[in-house]
Amino acid sequence: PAQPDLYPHARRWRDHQPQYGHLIGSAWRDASAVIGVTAPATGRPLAWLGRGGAAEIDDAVAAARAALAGAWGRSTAAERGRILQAFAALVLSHCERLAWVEAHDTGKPISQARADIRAVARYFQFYGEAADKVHGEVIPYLNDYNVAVVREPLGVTAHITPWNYPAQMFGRTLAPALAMGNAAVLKPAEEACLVCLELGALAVDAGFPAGALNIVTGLGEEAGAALTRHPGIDFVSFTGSPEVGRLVQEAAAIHHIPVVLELGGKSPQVVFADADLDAAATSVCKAITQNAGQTCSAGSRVLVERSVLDPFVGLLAARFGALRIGVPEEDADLGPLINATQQRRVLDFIENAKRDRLPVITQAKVPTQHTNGYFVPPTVFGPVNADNPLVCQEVFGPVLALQVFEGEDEAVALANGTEFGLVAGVWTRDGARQQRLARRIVSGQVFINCYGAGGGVELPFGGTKRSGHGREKGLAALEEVSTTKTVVNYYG
Ligand code: TXE
Repeated sequence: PAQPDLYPHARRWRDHQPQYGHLIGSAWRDASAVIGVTAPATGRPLAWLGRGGAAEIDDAVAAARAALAGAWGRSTAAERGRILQAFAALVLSHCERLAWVEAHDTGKPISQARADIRAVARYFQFYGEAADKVHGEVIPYLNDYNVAVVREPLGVTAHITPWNYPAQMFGRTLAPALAMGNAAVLKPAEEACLVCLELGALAVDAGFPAGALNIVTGLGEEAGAALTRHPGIDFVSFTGSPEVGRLVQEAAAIHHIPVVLELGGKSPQVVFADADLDAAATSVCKAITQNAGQTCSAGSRVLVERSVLDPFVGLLAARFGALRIGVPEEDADLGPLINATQQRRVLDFIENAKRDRLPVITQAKVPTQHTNGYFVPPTVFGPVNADNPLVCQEVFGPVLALQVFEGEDEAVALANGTEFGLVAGVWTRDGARQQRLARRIVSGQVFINCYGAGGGVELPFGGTKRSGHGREKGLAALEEVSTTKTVVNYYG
């Protein structure tokens, strides 16, 4: 049975599991229909979410609009910054509880869940501090004119988030929007979002006025589609699959509103012969097994220079052989996938590759006591050709494709050889080559002799090509959720 202390904002309990409502205008709305959620580590029922639809979305957008016309719309940047920072402090004071909510809901190791909750606080701290430092410009123009360019919020912002990092996505997408003075409606993923509801309750306690932040849970094709098509929204931020990303952009086009799309990747790590192979192998293993490979920026391909193929493969196999796989309480290196559908999808990739006689470099073993959870054995295939599904398609699991290259040109061609362009890693000691590769690789972020580098709230993040467009994180995110107004004043 679920531990009641973890879920103080459940509206009621059904079959010993917490049942949540929707957060609309700072008040809880009971769910009129529900969706069951299972715990990925055990496959057992965990909670009930509201199955919201067009009616709840209508009310949430109206509450956000009312907030803009009321206290929230009148707040100064400094006041908003203080509320964001108060919320960050409150999140930290509930860190342990929220981390367990997140760990049970997603199946991730508890240390990762703790890091995710700290990241939420960091997002609200960073953007809370930035809120009153967004300045406009004064432009020299004709005589007797004063021209000011001021930055303004967009209005009601819609946020559709995935299940891989429910907490982190809450911080990443909402903090900049709220810092700029928008009023937000969040539709988190139906597979895992309990932490978003508990965070929403803390946001009310932290002092966000009614309607500044609203949360409606539900299915993508119901609540999600209703939100993206709603005429009352002024912006959509979406993180998820390329297929749904297209639907979101089409819906946004109906009302000509801006979108930020983050649609995943097939990110390469390029390892040259002169690299620190030990460090590279450790990073390559972590970048595809963290969160069981369910990370948009997962390093799902490793490109290795032929002359060091054998030693590098040896190092990689040792890393994968030492991986610990387990349930959140065991705090292993990785846990299960999110649900049976994703487990089947990833196992299909592995089984198809084996059927095609793709060489298995190494495969870790799932401990036998964990057969009820949605576990998948971390697996490295290689060498893999550039047209193989393991190179072209996002697997979203702990499956690494190894490609071999000779020389810089081939490395660049392979690195750029997919439809995606989110993140890349380059491992070499040659300084000039580091610079050349950073310029030639087409992606939103390039890491040199590191990968991921601690999450980095300060660092703009987002894709090129099929990975999407627009930027999250850093000060760049504030530009996406605001617009400029040019005020021309003739005083002659
Ligand atoms: O994503 P969906 P799924 C990729 C990853 C994964 C695959 C499928 O490869 O294997 O997508 O995952 C909402 N209108 N990524 O099916 O469906 C949905 O409710 C509006 C990469 O879970 O795109 C959820 O809140 N919204 C990715 C969100 O969209 C809709 C993270 C994402 O769900 C909707 C997740 C609709 N018609 C998956 N349909 C990344 N970039 O990290 C669904 N949604």
